[in-house]
Amino acid sequence: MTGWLEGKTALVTGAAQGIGKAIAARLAVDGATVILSDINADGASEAAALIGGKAKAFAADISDPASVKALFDEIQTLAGGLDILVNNASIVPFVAWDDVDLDHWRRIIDVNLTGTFIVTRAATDQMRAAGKAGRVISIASNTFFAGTPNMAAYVAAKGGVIGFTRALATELGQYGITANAVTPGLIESDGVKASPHNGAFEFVEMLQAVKGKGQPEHIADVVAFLASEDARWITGQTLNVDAGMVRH
Ligand code: NAD
Ligand code: 4PL
Repeated sequence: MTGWLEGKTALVTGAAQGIGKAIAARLAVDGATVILSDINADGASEAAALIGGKAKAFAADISDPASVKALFDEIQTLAGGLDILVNNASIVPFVAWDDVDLDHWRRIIDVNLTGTFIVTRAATDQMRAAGKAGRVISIASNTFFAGTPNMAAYVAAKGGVIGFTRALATELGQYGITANAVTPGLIESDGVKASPHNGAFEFVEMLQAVKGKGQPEHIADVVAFLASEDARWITGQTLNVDAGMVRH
């Protein structure tokens, strides 16, 4: 069904490329006014221009509270509030265990977990102030179930996002806000294509029940469902979207 997000405003973080860009494009097709934020200002602007229509770009670093505050001030002015938050921005590292030091650990937790908190705090406060029922959809990863190598800090952060989602659902249900997580398997995003993860597709496909290379649109379509009215009775859940690579 198309048009089910007409009149809604959605923020997608990390939307300059990859999965976030595909999510922004899909929510726009469904009729939402989409705000694409990214630390990469030019990339966000290019992605918003490509989507066209009501799409808007803003530069913001999710790990920087001042930057996130400026973003939400803009959203308030532009749209008078937010209906849908998609926490997508993250760093996707490929770091061997012997190179996982405290600096790396802190950086990954700071962006991927604490950044998700910073944005969610601001977004849900804004939804509640406007009396809006809302949706929070956070992109975690099936690496939390698989314990995927070369990503120890990332796997820990994604587990944190899933735990946070469960608690958030309990806290915000009374305001009509649902909170869910999506756990993609390996997806051929811009970031993955340019990283050593690109060499893992053959192995991952061997583990998948349904064969093929994961694409950003496979995730965007599921996020659109969770953002829709049809998903109103789903909260606190983690929806695994990986062609059956892992079962949980
Ligand atoms: P990507 O690297 O292609 O894109 C990520 C985007 O996030 C980039 O545009 C980047 O600039 C932005 N970003 C990074 N740090 C930021 C910050 N501090 N503030 C704002 N923006 C920031 O990544 P992707 O593969 O499209 O991944 C998107 C999401 O999906 C991430 O949460 C990732 O962990 C998750 N995921 C990806 C895969 C995969 O295989 N690609 C699998 C499971 C989960
Ligand atoms: C299965 O989230 O889910 C590689 C890189 N392989 O980031 C991921 C799998 C990666 C994944 C991920």
